[in-house]
Amino acid sequence: MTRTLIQGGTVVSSTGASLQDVLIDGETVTALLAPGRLEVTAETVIDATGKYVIPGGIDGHTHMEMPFGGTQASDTFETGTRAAAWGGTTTIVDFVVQAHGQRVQDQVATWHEKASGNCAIDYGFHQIIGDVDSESLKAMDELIGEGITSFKLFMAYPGVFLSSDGQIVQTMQAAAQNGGLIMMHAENGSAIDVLVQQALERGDTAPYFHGVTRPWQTEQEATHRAVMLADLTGAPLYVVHVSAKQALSRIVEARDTGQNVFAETCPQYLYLSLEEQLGAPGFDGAKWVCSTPLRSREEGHQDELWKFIRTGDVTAVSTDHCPFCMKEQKELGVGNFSKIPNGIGSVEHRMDLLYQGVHDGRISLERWVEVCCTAPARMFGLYGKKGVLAPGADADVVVYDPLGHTSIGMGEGRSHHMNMDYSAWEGFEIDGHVDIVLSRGTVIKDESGYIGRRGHGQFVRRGLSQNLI
Ligand code: DUC
Ligand code: ZN
Ligand code: ZN
Ligand code: ZN
Repeated sequence: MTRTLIQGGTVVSSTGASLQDVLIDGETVTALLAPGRLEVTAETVIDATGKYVIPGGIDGHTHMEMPFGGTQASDTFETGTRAAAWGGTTTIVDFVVQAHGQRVQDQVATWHEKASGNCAIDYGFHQIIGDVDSESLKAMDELIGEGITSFKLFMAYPGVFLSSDGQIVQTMQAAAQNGGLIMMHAENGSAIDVLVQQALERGDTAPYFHGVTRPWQTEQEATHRAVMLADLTGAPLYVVHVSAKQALSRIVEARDTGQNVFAETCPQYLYLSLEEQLGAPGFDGAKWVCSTPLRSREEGHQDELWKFIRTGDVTAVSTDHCPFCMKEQKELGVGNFSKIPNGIGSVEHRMDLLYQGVHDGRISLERWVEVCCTAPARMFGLYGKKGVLAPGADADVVVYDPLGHTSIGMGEGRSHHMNMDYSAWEGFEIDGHVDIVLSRGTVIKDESGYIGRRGHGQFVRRGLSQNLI
């Protein structure tokens, strides 16, 4: 068994930071001790002096090769997980998609085929339930035994994914029984469809109108409804990609009553804004078309999201990684914003973008590790094996250089390894750098770049959420 020793670094967990050496035997962390106290010989010694040593990032929300909007997300499991590795993410949880008319178990088999043997890092699955009926409700029970323990519903996208309130109640009742976690895309899809039609009739067809026709009221209303239906049924609820401060405040209120409700946000909602999208030349605003949409900086949504990351009411930061190229994909929406495939690619940059929040004094080092690594592990039943550096945990480790620098984008010397023909983050400069990444004890990225292997990543059977109040 290969032994690796990571020496001299500052180990950062969600609760503190201290100088410690980390010993890895094979794929597993076996010891952490004060510097120099580990009297062992190791085949590989990594000098982490002056660096942070943290658990590998867990991105709990990705859509690799997802069929969507008349096309397919441009990262495959191979390219997307490789890009994740570059950025210090060592586990993704991707969504198996069941749309109307499809069978859940067929879709699970399809997703296993897509991912198996192709991933650079470990991966798990959530299940999208897009067609609630007795068969899909029964499949939920089976999936829990197969390590797929969370179920996403949509209040948006009528005709494709949208569930009625009655269907939501049925699915939540099933989750309350079987211990599963309900994940909710909370936007009022029927209201949005009317606003979209009216905008198009007015001739408001530019990308910016995507956001204008999905105003915060549609997010807050759906969030409120989801919270109430979760309360009614007793199901735990994780609201994905929260971008509106009003929706978040509804979640905070529910949490204050002791309800099992959790908020996820994404880097795009922390850094990008509707005003910037409006100011983009020509069709460029399409680069940032995603749902929920970017929100107004003037209205202060971004600052509120950062604030609630600090307080703990935003539980996790994931990416909703759903990349599309401009050419032939985003371009489907020239002259009609509603035809622009929704999504932004960020799986490579989440750890860096959130570290920048530490550098800028918005969040602590510990909160960085919490929202990017530890909380997603607990939320999605991975904790112990993932999300923590402790004896017995998988040796998924990132050595992060706080004095390093990362230039994001497609230009020379910039970082971008996702399968896209543009970067939604072009020009972003990060005061930090992912130096070394280990996945189950194997170095998959070092200073020379990605040195991992397709197929190294394994499917992870997840347990039930370990994060409930
Ligand atoms: N939102 C996105 O931006 N992309 C994929 C699906 C979604 O809900
Ligand atoms: Zn969604
Ligand atoms: Zn998503
Ligand atoms: Zn470096």
